[in-house]
Amino acid sequence: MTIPTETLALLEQQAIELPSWAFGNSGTRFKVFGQAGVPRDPFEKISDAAQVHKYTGLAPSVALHIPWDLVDSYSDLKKHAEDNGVALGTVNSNTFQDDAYMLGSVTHSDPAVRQKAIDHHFECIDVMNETGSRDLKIWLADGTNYPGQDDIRARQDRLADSLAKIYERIGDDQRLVLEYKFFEPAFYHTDVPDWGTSYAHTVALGDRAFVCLDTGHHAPGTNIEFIVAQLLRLGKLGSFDFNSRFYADDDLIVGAADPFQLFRILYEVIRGGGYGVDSGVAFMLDQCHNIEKKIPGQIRSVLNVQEMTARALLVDTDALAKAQSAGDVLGANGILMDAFYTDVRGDLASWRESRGLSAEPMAAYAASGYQEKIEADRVGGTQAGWGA
Ligand code: PSV
Ligand code: MN
Repeated sequence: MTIPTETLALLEQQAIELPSWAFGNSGTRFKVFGQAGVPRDPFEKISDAAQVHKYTGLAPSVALHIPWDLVDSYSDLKKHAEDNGVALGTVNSNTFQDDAYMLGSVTHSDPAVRQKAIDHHFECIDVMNETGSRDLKIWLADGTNYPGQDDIRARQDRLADSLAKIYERIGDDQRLVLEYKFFEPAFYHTDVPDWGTSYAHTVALGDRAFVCLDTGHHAPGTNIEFIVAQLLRLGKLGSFDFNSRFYADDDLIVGAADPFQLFRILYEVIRGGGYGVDSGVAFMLDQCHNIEKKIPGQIRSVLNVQEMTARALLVDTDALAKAQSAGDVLGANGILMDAFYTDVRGDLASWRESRGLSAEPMAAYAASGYQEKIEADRVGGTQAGWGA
């Protein structure tokens, strides 16, 4: 075994939250490809998410997106999740698909539109109270397309005001997490474009407000692990939306485009105290599987995160600290790279078996017959999709 027992014990603490929307159809603005067996409702999405946990032991909760996951009874959905061995997690608001929000939601100049967006967040908090969710995650599509289109400064003031009203409504055990993104759908300016803006607003809100870092929401070349280190240092890193990007906000499988970046991010998470059950940092996926099958796509994703976490935990931190303080540039870099280049797959497979899981979750799922069953059973109805 390359992985020491203490490290394996730390891996026990890993929990990755799955996005309900990853199980629905998705695509690009050019085409959404329908796939056989895709869920028709939130209950079926939860059943599929539970398969990922069943084969990996890594994904005990599922994030909801409202209104995509609206149901008549959240206690029924919660019970369905529990019966399937998972829990309901973060509730994501959605103010990007209603005609009223074309020029903005919580930043809109019309107080009636702002109130509509605030009321939507109140509705999300009602859902959280029923599901027992801790986090309300807010990503805003608000922004402008042309210089001069609206008053950027006034929009910040309206944003602060609206967020304060939403924050006031969350319970003592709940948190507000504000996600940033530098562009899209707005292309000139975005109202929460970067971690600094999200940080400024969450500091103004209070102790239960945090920043959400979506790995796909940065300009090419951005040093994301630096942002991780800084937010942990400031006590404001609330959650991750993990995914991979080659070009824009591609929402591809985490670790697929740049496993080394994922390793560096996870190294800073561990270094900064963001890893472990009590850290308060939520590790979520925010992905869409446009051409691959959804459940295996999610299995591969959580395994990628586990693999890079194991490698990051292998960094010889004492030796690294010594090399760093001695100014040994290449030695320090070599210590980090040694951990990154360690192949942990065999060890993780044996460890999985020792916990009663399959050594090879991808193969075990493929052999289980679940995929064939949902493809045969789920005929008729309207398939869930990005936006339905
Ligand atoms: C926006 O691009 C985003 O990252 C937000 O988290 C949304 O809620 C999610 O994607 C929708 O897929
Ligand atoms: Mn996201």
